[in-house]
Amino acid sequence: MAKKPSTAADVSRGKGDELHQTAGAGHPPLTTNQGVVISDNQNSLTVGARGPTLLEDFVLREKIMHFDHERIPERIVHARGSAAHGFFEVYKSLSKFTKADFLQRPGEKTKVFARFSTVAGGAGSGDTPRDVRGFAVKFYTNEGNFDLVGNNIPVFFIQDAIKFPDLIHSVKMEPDRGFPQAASAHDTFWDFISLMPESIHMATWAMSDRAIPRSVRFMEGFGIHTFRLVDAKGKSTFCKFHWRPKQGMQSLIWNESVKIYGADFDYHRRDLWEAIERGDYPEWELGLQLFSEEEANDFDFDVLDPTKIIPEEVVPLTMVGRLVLDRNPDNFFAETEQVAYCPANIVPGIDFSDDPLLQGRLFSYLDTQLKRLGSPNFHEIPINQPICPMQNFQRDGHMRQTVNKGRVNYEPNSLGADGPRECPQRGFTTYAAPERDGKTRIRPESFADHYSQARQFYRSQTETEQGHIASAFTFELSKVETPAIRQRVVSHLVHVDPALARQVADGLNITVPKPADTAVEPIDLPPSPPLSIIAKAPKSISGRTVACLVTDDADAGTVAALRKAVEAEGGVLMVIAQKVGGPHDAKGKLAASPSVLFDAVALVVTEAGADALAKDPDARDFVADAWRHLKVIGHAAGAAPLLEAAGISPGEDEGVVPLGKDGVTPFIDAAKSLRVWAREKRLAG
Ligand code: HDE
Repeated sequence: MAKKPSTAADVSRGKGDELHQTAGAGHPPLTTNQGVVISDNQNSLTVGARGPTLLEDFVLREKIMHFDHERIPERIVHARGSAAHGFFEVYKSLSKFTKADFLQRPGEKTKVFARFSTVAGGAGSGDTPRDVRGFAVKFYTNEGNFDLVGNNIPVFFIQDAIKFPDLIHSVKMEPDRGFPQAASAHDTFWDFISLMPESIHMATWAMSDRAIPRSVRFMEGFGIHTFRLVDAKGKSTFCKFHWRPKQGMQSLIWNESVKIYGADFDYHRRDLWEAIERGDYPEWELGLQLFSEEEANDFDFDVLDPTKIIPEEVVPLTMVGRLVLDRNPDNFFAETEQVAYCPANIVPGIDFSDDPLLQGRLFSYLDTQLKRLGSPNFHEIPINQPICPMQNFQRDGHMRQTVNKGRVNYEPNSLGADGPRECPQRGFTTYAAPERDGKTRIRPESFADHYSQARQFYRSQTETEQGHIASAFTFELSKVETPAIRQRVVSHLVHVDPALARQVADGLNITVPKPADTAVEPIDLPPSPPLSIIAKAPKSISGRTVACLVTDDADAGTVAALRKAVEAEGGVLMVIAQKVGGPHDAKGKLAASPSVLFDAVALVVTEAGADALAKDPDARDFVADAWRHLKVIGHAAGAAPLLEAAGISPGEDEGVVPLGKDGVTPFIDAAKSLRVWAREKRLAG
C-alpha cells in the first residue's frame, strides 16, 4: 500500500520533535517560526562582546520583523471592543416564520462569539465615554455564519449609507488638531447633527443614559433595521431583533463615568472578563418584533427608515431564545481583534429589507475587512471560520491556509467527480420582493418626519432621565465653540419638547431660538414606557459589586455577614482598606479603589478608624462620591466622623443605612435599588 504523503503540519510535529530537546522543567523549547530551536533569547549576535550586531542573526531579524508588523489597522469605527464566546439557545420552533435551521428545534444550542464596542474612540481609548455601543453576535450555525451586527440604541443617526463617512468624520477627532478623542462634545459633530434633522431622534437617545452604560452586561441590543424572515414555503415576515439583558439595564451617572475614565480605563472590558471568569455568565433574551408587509404599510412611519422604532405597544416582542456568554477569548488579537462581522452574513430563512442604510452596510463590511485583515482569505482565520462544511472554487490570495487538492478549480467541470455543486433546493435564495420603481437618488417622503419619535422617546422617560438628557445636551453644546451651531441644535430641540429646549438654552445662557424649519409637522405619539431605563430597572444586586471599606480594628463579624448576604444575592463583595491584605484580607487599596467602581458601599469602621479615615482625602472622596453618585451607603455606628467629613449625616436619606441591630439586611434591601434617585433633586439644591 502506498504511503500517505505527509502534510506540512505532520512534518513539523513529527520527527523534528525528537531533536527538540525540552528546555528543562517540562518546558518545550523556544523556536524560530521555522522550528529551529533557539539557544539564546537574551543576546543578539555581535562581533565580540562590545562589537556591532551581525546581519546574519536570523533569530533577531525574524523576531523584530514580526514585532514590527504586530499591529493591523484598527477598525475605522467600533475600534475599541471586548468579546466573549457562548451559545444561543432557541426556546421554541420558529418554523412558522423562518426555515433557518438553527431556529427549528426547541433547546438547540448554536455557538456564538459576541463583541461589544464603543464607536468613536480608537482601539486604545477608554470604555466609558458617552457613546453608542456596538453589539455584534456571530452565530456559527450549521448552515453557515449568521452575523447580527447591532447597537445598543434601536435607531441610527442617518437614513442613507451615503452619509456614513460624513457622520463618522464629524464625530471622530477633528482633523487639524487631533482631538477630542472618543468624544462627541465638539463643534464638528454638532455642526453635522444640526444640519441633519434626521439625526435628532438618535441624538436624543445618545444624550440619554443609554450612552453611558454601567457595563456591556447591562445594556440592550438591537438589530435596528427591518429584516425579513422567510419560511419553507417562501412566505416573508418582517422582523426587528432585540436583545434584552437578564441582568437588567443599568447606566452610569455622567460625573461617575468621567471619574471611572481615570480610575479604570478598562472598566467595561474588565467587568465582562471578570463576570465570566467567576461563572456569572451574562445572558440576554432575543426578542423579535414580527409583522407583515400589510401591517407595515399601516404604520405612520416607514419601516425601512432606520431612524424609527416600532414601539412595543404597536408590535410586542416575542421572546424566542437566549444568548449566554460563558467563555472568555483565549487570545485577544486572534479572536476579538480578528473577528470580522458582516451584516451580509445571513443564512437561508433570513433576508434583508430595502432599508438604504442596511443596503450600504452590505458592501462596507466585506470591503473594510480586506483593508484591516489584509487578505481575501480572512474567512480562514479560526474565529471567522464557519463550523459547517465549506467548499468552493475560490483559490489563492495572500496567506492562503487551505491546501486545495486536485486539478479542478472551476465550475462547471467534468473532471472533479466529487467536487462541490450548486444546490437549488438547500441553497440560499433571495426573497423575490417586487421592485417597483426606476433608478433614482431621492429620499422617500415617508422618511420625512424627523421629530415625532424623538418627542415620544423624550416623553417616555422619567423626570430624572429627562433631566439627564437636558444636562447631556447642555454639557456637549457648552463644549461647542461656534454659537450658530448651538443655536441650530436648540432650534431642533424645540420640536422635540419645548421644555427641553428651554432647559438647554438656559444652561447655555442663550434665548430659545425659533424652531427649525420642518418638512412635516411633528405629532404627539403616546409615551412608550419600555423606552425608559429607570421604569424597568431591576431591583437586584445580582452581578453587581459592593465595596466594604474597613479599618484594621473593624468588626470581622459584620464584614463576614455582609459577604454572606451580598453573595446570597448573587453579588460580589470587595473589601477595601488603606493597605491591601491586613486582618480583613483587603483586596483593594483605598487610593486605587474609588467608590465610582462599585454599585454600593458599606463603611465598616470603628469610631477611632473613622476619625483616622476622616483625615485621608481618598477616604473622604470615597464617601462623598458615593453620596454624589446616588449610591446606597451602609455604615457601622462608628462611621459618623467619616460621613460627616464627607458632608453627610447618618440617616440623612433613605440611602444612608445603619449596619446596626437589624444586621445587614436593611442595607442589602436598599442597595437593590442601585441608586437613590430622589437624592439627585436634593443635590441639585
Ligand atoms: Fe457599522 N461598520 N456601519 N454600523 N458596525 C463597522 O466594520 C458601516 C452601522 C456596527 O465588533 C465596520 O468590521 C456603514 C449601523 C458594529 O467588529 C465598517 C454604516 C450599525 C460594528 C462599518 C454602518 C452598525 C460595526 C468597521 C452605514 C448598527 C463593529 C470595522 C451604512 C445596526 C463590529 C468593521 C465588530 C463596524 C460600516 C452603520 C454596527 C466600516 C457603512 C446602523 C457593532 O464596515
